[in-house]
Amino acid sequence: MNKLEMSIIGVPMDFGQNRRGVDMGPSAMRYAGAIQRLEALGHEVKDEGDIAIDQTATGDETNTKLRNLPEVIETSTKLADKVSEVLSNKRFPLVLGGDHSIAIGTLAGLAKNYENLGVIWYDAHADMNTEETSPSGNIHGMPLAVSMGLGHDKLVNIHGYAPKVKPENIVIIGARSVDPGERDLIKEKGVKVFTMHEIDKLGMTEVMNQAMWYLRDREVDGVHLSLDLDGLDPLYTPGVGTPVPGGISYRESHLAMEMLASSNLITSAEFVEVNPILDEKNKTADVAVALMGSLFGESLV
Ligand code: Z70
Ligand code: MN
Ligand code: MN
Ligand code: MN
Repeated sequence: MNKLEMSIIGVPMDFGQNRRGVDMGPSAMRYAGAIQRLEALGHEVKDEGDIAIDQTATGDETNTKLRNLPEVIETSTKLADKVSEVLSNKRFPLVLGGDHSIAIGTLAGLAKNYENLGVIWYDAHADMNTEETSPSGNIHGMPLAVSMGLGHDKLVNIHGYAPKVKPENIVIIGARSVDPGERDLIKEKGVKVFTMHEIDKLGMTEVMNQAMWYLRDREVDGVHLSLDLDGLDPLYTPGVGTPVPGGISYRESHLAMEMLASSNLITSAEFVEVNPILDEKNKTADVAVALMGSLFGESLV
C-alpha cells in the first residue's frame, strides 16, 4: 500500500456509556506499540496527542435519554475541529478511542472534506439508536443515527450542518445485537448490513468483496473505517464494555483488514471501545494494534 503521512488523535472519552475506563483506550493502544508498528511499515506518523477532556467531570446524570449530553457535544466538537485540521494538512487521520460516541466528532470533521463519504462500521451493534429508541440512553449506541441526521439537534449539527453521511453509503459488518428501533431504521433508510449470518454463510472474503464493491458503486470519494473492538468475538477482545458472543474471529478480522489494505479504499480510520479495566492484561489493545498492522500494509512475505 501507499506510504502515508498519518496523524494519531487520542480521544480519552468515556461519557458515551456507563462503564468507566474506556477513556484509557488511547494509552493502552499507544502502550501496545501502535506508533512503532505503523512506523515499521514505512509510514510517517505524528502523534497529535489527546483531545482535552475534563477528567474531573462526573457527567450529567439527570438526562437519562441522552446521558452526559453536554460532555459528548463538547468533545465531538473538539474532535471534529482536530480531524478537519489534520485533513487540511493532507494527513491521514487515525483516531483512537474512547467509546464509540466519538464517531460523531470524527465523521463531522471528515464529512465536510468529502462530497460523498463512505463508512464501514465494524461492530457487534448497529449504533443507530435515537433518544426515542435507545434502551440505555448511552450515546455510544447512537453515532450512526446522529451522522445520518437523526437525533438531538446539537449532536446532529456539530460544525453547523447535517447530515454527515448518506444512509446508502454506510456498510455495517459483524452486527449481532440490534435493537428494534435500529432494525426499523436500517430497513427504512436502506443501510447495508452484513450480520454474522452473512459472514458465516458467505465467508469473510465474499463479505468484504461485496462491501467494497457496494461502496465503489456508490462512487464514494473516501471511506472511513470505524472499528469497534466488540465486533470481534469476546474470546479475542474481552476488554470491551458490551461483549456479545458469536463474533468475528481474529483471523477473519485480519483478513478483512488485509483486503482493505490492498484495496487502497480507506482514507481514515478509528479504533474504539478498548477498556483496559475490563481487559485481560492488554489483550484487546494488542489485537487493535495488530489489526492496525494489517490495515496499514503488513504482510508476511
Ligand atoms: C445498545 C444501546 C452499544 C457499543 C454497545 C448497545 C450499544 N444498542 N454500542 N456497545 N459499542 O444501548 O443503544
Ligand atoms: Mn473519565
Ligand atoms: Mn459501536
Ligand atoms: Mn459495539
